[in-house]
Amino acid sequence: MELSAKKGIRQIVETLAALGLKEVVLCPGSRNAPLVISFNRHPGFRCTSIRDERSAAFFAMGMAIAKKQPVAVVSTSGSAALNFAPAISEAFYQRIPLIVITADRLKAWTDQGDGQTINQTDVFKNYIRGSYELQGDISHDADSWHNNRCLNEGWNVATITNKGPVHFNVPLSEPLYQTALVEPTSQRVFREVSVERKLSDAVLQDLKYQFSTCEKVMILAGQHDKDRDLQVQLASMATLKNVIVLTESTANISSPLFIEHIDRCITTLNDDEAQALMPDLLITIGGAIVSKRIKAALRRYAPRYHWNIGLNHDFMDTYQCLTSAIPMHPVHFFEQFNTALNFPVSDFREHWLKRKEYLEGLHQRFIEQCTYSDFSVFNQIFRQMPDDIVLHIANSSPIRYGQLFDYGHIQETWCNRGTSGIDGCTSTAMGSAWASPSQRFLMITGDVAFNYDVNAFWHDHTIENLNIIVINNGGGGIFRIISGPDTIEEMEPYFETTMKTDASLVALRHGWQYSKAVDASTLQDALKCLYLPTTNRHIVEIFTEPEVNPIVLKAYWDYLKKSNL
Ligand SMILES: Cc1ncc(C[n+]2csc(CCOP(=O)(O)OP(=O)(O)O)c2C)c(N)n1
Repeated sequence: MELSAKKGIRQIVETLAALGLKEVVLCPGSRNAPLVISFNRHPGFRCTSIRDERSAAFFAMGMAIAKKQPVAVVSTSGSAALNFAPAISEAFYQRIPLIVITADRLKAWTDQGDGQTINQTDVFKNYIRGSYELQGDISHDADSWHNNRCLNEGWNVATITNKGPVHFNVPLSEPLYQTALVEPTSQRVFREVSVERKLSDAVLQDLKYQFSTCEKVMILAGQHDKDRDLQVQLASMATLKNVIVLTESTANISSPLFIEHIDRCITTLNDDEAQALMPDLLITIGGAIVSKRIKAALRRYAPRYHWNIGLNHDFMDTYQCLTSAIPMHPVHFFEQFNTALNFPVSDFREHWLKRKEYLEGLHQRFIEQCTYSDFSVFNQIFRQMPDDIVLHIANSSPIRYGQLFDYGHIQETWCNRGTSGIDGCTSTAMGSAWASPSQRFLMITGDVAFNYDVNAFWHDHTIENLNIIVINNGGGGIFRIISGPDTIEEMEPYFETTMKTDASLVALRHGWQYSKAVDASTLQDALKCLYLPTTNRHIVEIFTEPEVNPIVLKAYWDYLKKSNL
């Protein structure tokens, strides 16, 4: 095979192949030419070219999400490398193994006025799980050992020890484009072995004792890969009378015994009701929680105990009342914990489920008479959605409306909740669809997020299994529904950034189909067409009145307040 003439580069590429890397996203540049040539010509990789580094890193992250495997992204030196930062920070908090490789000038040239040169050493330090300087130009055996050791360590850190993105910076001297015909070489690989984690008898007894004193136990499930075993364990815990399971669409679990629309249940609570429904023991699993209201309520009515369960729990004290950090996979924890549990007489679960059922009725009645708006649009989108869809939903109000409507029939739901940015939502969905061609993907995004990440379309890869819904409410509609911005004169120009755009030109430029909806019946037709199994590469843009949306949402919360529980 013909790879770069640089021995260090061949070693990097062959070691990553030996470790199991298969997918590489390549960004254009000169300093990274030895890496581009070698990844492209090595038979072990599929390479995908993406021009915009910001979009490329989100694309690669989306691929890693869908494949559940590390994916690499490669850039040249300078600000190109910095453009990976937004996706790296998202992968950091979502704990996705992104392998970040940046070519660099020789260190001697840092801050010496040479072109496209910045200090790239540990440049992502605040949101990276490991950072390594590799030797592109090998001058000594120790350089080879160093490269091999760093690549192995970084791979293990990214995939096991401290899951998340790792950065390999590779200073390179010229010439850059020379190649050599070489025989494949075997590269050493070392692995961190996985060990089974178990609670000691003493710890298990103590946790069971705490549980036995709690009339009110809440399990709150945050963002999580789809996991059938977890579904089974939580459904079993949910049969206990003192336990209620609260979840969101991004946790990818569903059961009639779960509270799946948290805000629907808690937004209209008065103080006494909130006190009664907040737990003595809070058990948290998974990643980010979308509902601001449940976070506020749990911080206000602090539980006696809070157990956070997760292999990489980071001592997160999200509710300011952490008592136990349990470094185990939740499935292994519940398998060991959920045996012969004692607990006091309790109607806690019944209390929640009665409330859920009653509000479900009000919700359905409100929908029947609700005005055309973002609220009614999400109802139609979710109601008509077939059950074979993998859904990517953008931050801002889409992910929030997405929690109000039934999502149990959706295959999987993903959102960039690590940092809640609107800067890479479409690129992430594109990457996932590209990595998983046999699945059907749908992206729901707001108009600002859509236009922000329009470079997600700027590549030459024909992605056949993705459709996109753009909610065009004339700017950042969320600033009309959260309290605060709507009271100040800066709202439209500086927060909502009111705008009149339409996505038809984006569709035209990139060869996607386009249709628009402006009311309930055009939406019905547009969705009917969009959800056909044969429809792909189709953008449906749904226009709503910015002034109407907050009125309808407020009417909804007021309607739910009509509680006589
Ligand atoms: C990268 C980034 N910049 C700015 C923000 C702040 N922000 C949050 S929501 C939002 C507006 C999003 O508007 P749109 O995508 O149209 O969704 P809508 O609010 O209409 O639901 C902005 C600017 C952010 N979350 N991420």
